[in-house]
Amino acid sequence: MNVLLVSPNIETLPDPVFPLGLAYVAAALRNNNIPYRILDLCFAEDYAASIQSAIDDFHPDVIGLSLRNVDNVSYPNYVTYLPFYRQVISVIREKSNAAIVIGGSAVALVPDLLLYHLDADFGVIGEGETTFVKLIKDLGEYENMQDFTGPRIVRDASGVFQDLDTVSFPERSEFDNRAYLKWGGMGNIQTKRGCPFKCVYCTYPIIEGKRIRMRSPKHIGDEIESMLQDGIDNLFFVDNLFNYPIDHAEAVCQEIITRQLPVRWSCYANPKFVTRQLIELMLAAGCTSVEFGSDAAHEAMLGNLGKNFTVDDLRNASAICGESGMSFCHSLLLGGPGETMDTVRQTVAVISDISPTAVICMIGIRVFPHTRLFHIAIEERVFSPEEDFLKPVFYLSPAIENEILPFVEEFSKKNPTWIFPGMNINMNPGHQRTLRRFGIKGPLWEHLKKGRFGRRG
Ligand code: B12
Repeated sequence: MNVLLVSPNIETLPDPVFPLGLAYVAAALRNNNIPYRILDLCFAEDYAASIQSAIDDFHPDVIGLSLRNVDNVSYPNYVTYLPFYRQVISVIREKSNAAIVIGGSAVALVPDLLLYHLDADFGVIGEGETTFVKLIKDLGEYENMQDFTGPRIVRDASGVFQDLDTVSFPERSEFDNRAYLKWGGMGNIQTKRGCPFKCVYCTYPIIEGKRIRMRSPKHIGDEIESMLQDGIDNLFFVDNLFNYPIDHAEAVCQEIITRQLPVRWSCYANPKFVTRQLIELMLAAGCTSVEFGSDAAHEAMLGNLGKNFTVDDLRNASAICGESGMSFCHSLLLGGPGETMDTVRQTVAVISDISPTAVICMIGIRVFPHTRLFHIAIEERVFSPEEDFLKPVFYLSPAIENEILPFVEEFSKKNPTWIFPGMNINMNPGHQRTLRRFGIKGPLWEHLKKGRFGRRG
């Protein structure tokens, strides 16, 4: 059974992102002696020609696509990736009878809808390492692939690893790591899976499960060493939260420090679990910046969004970063349940007062099924359960819907370190390319100095 693994993620904002999930799946195929090849479309000049030649050269029996993003969750100028995925699959169908299997976070969020919309044969929900290998072996027992009835969603509970140290490192060798480092500014690595927190809109527990499973610092240190050998010296810890549990984060930093690994990195963090000791350890371990998923800086709004921290926690974490010399950024979500222009103004005032290196501010919240926000939106009759969730569907508090966009237009003129991805404000792909061409690494918001990026994308 020849398996072609395809990454059709060609989004380059805020950066091209290395397809870590597919690299994990590749390692699982390698371990099981299943012949496979990688086709990463991120830097392909002609995606259709690349697909056609991969099929001609390798004659795959199964083609696995890693679907990371459904859309860019940005309002009002959203981008949806589904038309491109459909094109990719239609080029595959023209050339090949291979079974098409889709996996990745997008599939976990809208499995059936995506499976039918994309005309795939199988959708794998959750961790792909064991589930996909089992599916390939099952398919191998059918002489004619068409006899295996699809379309079908596959979710195998045993596919969820309890001990992540038993999972092989992602197989990165067949990807263009240098291109990701150059144009994306970093590689990526995962220290844990799962999220126990209860943010009302959040999809992370759906994608990774609610229970946290951690890798040992030794296992992580070994992987960083192997990445360094491949020249990947700048990375992003893709954990939903790097700094929870705090003792695990400290142990990972300590491992990097003890081994003297020359690596620079960045991560997501929760303000509640920030201590001076942790931030100092992170700096000593090469961390250049942290991004707080703060969402709001207003007590009632933090409660409405299901956050587990207070405005004081936000101030405290920011002060520690500021005093220690750690670049930090707050991501905000304006327009959740209960938001008014007063709560928006208070959030904006507090965050401005904290003076972070940058702010990434989304307006409206993309709603996915099975989140609490989905139920709130149904109760408030914002939309019906029959809504088409493949389309970018946003919750935007009715109390701000008329005023928020003009407010942002005005506010952003005087605040160049505030990025509004949904309005293409203070992010500029031209400058992004220039900075990367000059070898700037890490998240570009770290370098967002007044006026440096220009206003519009
Ligand atoms: C870290 C992260 C980022 C970082 C990435 C940094 C970096 N250099 O890596 C940054 C900040 C850059 C980022 C940006 C964006 N992100 Co983001 N990000 C994440 C996050 C937290 C982790 C992703 C990750 O690496 N996971 C670890 C890997 C190992 O897991 P995995 O990919 O899911 O793979 C496993 C399974 O899915 C499966 N699998 C994967 N592929 C395949 C293939 C087959 C065939 C099979 C069978 C199985 C399989 O097996 C894998 C191993 O177990 C996720 C949330 C989450 N928890 O998933 C959001 C997430 C992926 N991001 C999301 C989005 C929307 C974006 C942006 C569009 C946001 C924006 N407007 O800027 C951009 C897009 C960037 C791009 N170029 O694609 C969404 C995507 C879903 C959606 N709503 O459409 C997510 C799910 C968060 C959310 N809001 O729901 N992101």
